[in-house]
Amino acid sequence: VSPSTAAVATAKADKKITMGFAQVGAESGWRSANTKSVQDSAKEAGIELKFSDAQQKQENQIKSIRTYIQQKVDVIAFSPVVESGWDTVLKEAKDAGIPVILTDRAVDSKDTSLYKTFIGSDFVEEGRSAGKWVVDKYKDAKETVNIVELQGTTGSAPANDRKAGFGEIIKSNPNLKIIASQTGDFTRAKGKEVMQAFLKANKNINVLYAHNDDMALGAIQAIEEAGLKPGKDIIIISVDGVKDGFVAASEGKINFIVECNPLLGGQLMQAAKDVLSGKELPKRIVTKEGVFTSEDAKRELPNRQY
Ligand code: GYE
Repeated sequence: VSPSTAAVATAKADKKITMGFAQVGAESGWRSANTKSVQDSAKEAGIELKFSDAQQKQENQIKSIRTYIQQKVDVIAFSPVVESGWDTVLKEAKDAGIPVILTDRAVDSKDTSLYKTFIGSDFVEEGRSAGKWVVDKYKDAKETVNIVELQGTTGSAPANDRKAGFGEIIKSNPNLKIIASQTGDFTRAKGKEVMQAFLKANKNINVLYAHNDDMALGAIQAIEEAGLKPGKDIIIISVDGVKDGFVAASEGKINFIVECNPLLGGQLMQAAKDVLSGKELPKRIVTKEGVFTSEDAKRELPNRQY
């Protein structure tokens, strides 16, 4: 960095930073915790936040990003609803000289210069963790284990990756069969609706793998209404680890939760400051998370923040 660029960078970092943040929506407990984390962290960091909610629609997100470009914000951050179709708008931001930071969900753009960094979880690894628990639980099973899968939003990174990671691991045991797999759009309402359809179409479901807690919670209602016991008649695995998921797990209704951390705000604000002061960031910042059985959930419940 030449001295003049450094000087410009410092001047930029000293003035109040404005960030345009294009959120996915308000589809889940995870998302509410994530939104709160971004808003609280912006305040703490003294960053002015412009916030928009895309209601799970890519076209809404693209519109807000274009608005942020017109408003000449200092930095744009967003959590892309789906993985594909971002190159044009990201190029517009780049041409306007506005750095972009991805949080939570990734894009599949080949040109990685279109964004500065991606802060978020490793969703493939989360799917693998879910798969490993199932493989271990049924290691002695002599008969077919019928699994149904509630996928997240179609085309989203967490849905694609959690499916892939899980599938990769369970194929080691041919007895483990996914007999139905459909999207529940990461919401409780859809999770319930799709689970009702699964229960109607399949008499013998052994396992439910839900890509998030909210869909699992919706499915639990459907299972109970069908006169079955969640966690016993149907074994349930989900991802996220939000409070309601932990409550269900501590009651034995969810058997295993793979954690996905929504508290990305702090890292995001730091990354924004770093980018604007001319620091080179790693292209990928991975968040840390754990896994929890019903027993762990009972113990951990009082410590959960979201
Ligand atoms: O798992 C789900 C939310 O992108 C990791 O989105 C996030 C996912 C999260 O709706 O609950």
